[in-house]
Amino acid sequence: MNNIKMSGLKISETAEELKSNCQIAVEIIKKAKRVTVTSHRNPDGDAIGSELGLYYYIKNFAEEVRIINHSHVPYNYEFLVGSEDIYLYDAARDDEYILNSDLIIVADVNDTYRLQSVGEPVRNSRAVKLLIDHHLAPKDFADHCIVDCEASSTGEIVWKMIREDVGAIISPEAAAPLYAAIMTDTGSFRYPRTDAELHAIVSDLIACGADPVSIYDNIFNRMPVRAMRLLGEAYTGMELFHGEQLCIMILKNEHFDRSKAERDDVEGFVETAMSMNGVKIAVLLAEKKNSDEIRISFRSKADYEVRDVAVSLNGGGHKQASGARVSGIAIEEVKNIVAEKFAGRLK
Ligand SMILES: [Mn+2]
Repeated sequence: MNNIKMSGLKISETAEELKSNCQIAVEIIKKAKRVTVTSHRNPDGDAIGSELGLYYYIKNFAEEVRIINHSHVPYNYEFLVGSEDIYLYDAARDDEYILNSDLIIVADVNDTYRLQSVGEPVRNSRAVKLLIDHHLAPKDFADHCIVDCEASSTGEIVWKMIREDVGAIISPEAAAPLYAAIMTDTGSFRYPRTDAELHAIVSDLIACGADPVSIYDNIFNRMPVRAMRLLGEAYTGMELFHGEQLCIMILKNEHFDRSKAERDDVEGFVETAMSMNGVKIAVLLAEKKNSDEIRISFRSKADYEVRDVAVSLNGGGHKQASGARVSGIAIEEVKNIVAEKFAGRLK
């Protein structure tokens, strides 16, 4: 691959740069024989969907391609064809494969730390590393990047990359996960990045065989009863601050116990608070089982940033969707700290 111009860490600032970085990535992929694709722990729809979209594309060229993740596939993405081929990382089985890959694609995460257990073999591998992502402030570990911080989703970037390969066919099996990636990361086409260009992209994916009705139904109409009961607990105890523009929900161990819910069941809770009249920022605090750690999720409407507050608590993420974890502070105290941090920015 030495004849390909590598960019190193470079955010695509313009459409032209993005296009050229996509073209270089296509060249890199077409030369690779043994490819590893990976993403962050607790993968979401964009992570799994982007990985599978890449998987089907790369299968056209490489001798072997494996998706290897730290965490299992969430149950509501198991309907995606190919998700059963995703490897749950096992050092004894997978290290040799990762170390001897000639290309590693890291998708929807910009830091090898968030790959968790997969991070170490990825860092140790001499493979060419390609980063495809839309998060802010990427770490400098990749040989080539397609990083567009303005993109709605990594799935959107993967689609753009594949479409730079004239003649590439997107099969229904590949269209469905890419559609799922974009749909989930745009809040089902509600978030600010949802524009005419994005709808043109999903139009192409639907034409290629993605079925919007069944994809939505499989992903979102799957809430376990225990999760709905837990959401009820979160609403019952929620508090509103700063003229009812900030909503903070708290989930303690007792709430999880009472509803028999799991920690993963809180996925999507914080977004629902944003549908309340006047709420600009929503926060969910959840206690972790057998630990003093508290997981904090932040969401905000356009014009309100939450990432800086997440960063001030050693977390990170997007401007309007971010998270942090704090330890050793009682949950009620964390609530007061968070409420205080947003004072002044909400009138
Ligand atoms: Mn994403």
